[in-house]
Amino acid sequence: MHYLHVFALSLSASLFAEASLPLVINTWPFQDATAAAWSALQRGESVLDAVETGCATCEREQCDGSVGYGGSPDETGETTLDAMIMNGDSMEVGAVADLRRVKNAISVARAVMEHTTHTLLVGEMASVFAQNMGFKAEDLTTNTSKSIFAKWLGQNCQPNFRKNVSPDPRTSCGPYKPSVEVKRMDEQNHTRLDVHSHDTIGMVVIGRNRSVAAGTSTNGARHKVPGYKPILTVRVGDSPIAGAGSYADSTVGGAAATGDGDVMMRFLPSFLAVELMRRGIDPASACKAALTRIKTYYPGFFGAVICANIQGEYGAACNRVPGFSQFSYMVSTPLTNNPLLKKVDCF
Ligand code: SD4
Repeated sequence: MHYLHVFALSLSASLFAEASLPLVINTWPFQDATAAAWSALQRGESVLDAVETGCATCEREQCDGSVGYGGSPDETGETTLDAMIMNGDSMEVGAVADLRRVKNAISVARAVMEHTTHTLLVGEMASVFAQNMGFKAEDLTTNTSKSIFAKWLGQNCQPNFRKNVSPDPRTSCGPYKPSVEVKRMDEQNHTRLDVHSHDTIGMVVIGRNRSVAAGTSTNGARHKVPGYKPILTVRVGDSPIAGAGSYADSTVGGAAATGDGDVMMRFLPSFLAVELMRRGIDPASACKAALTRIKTYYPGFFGAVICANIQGEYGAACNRVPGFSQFSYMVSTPLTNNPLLKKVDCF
């Protein structure tokens, strides 16, 4: 009797998986990205192709101004891009951070994976690599990014990511020096990313054969801290870091994160969510548990995670903070037939 019961359960799970795969899930209501990834799957392309196509759609459309060129200028006014892609069959990862002058970051990340044995290329090295691989070099600045930058300068460089420097970064522009008397600013009350100063496309695609791929693409945190010429570097967030921005494992599923990368990357929430699903925890609860870990230390952090397993189940979670009580994400499966907007209440 017991064995029959177990058999019936596993049969119904595999029938559910059959009916609900393939699956595309991505952060935020970036519907065109979902549709593009879904179409790629319908054309018989791989899950990696679908992730690349979906994220590239957002890069072209400059989703919310926070993916792709012309958004989130750093302290010098320049837009730089972070992206990663992960193959859950082989556990290969390709990533770029602080990519300059090249718009199609997710495809450069894929080129890192497919044309080098490295995982992450950063800054000028990433841009030169991209150009050598045939990507077009162009200015990522737009009138929009110029005006965001001008407005920031006009309001004494607020918001600002510096701390323990003088002059006081909460009221003054730089250049900054370390404070002689270091007063630890409370990170909770210091400027953090919020729903208006962030966004990332994070996407997980699971094929009918249960192959999993995941990826992210972002222009990072608005007004992030750069280096200065001749050393061109900039703050790198969670998005291009495997296990932080996203993670894929074809024996389990995938996850992707969005939000305050500086805080979130300290906890590898995408990796943790996949590991929790590996232990049999459902996707929504795995997402929630990954965020709960962060919340213990940073109750006021802004962030959300999407999760999906190879049974075709999915879910999401977000941390409730003022101005962020609900998180929107997109899903496409044979059951939804079209990209479907889903919302989850933050906890
Ligand atoms: C980062 N997590 O660079 C990224 C940006 C973001 O929603 O806002 N994601 O911190």
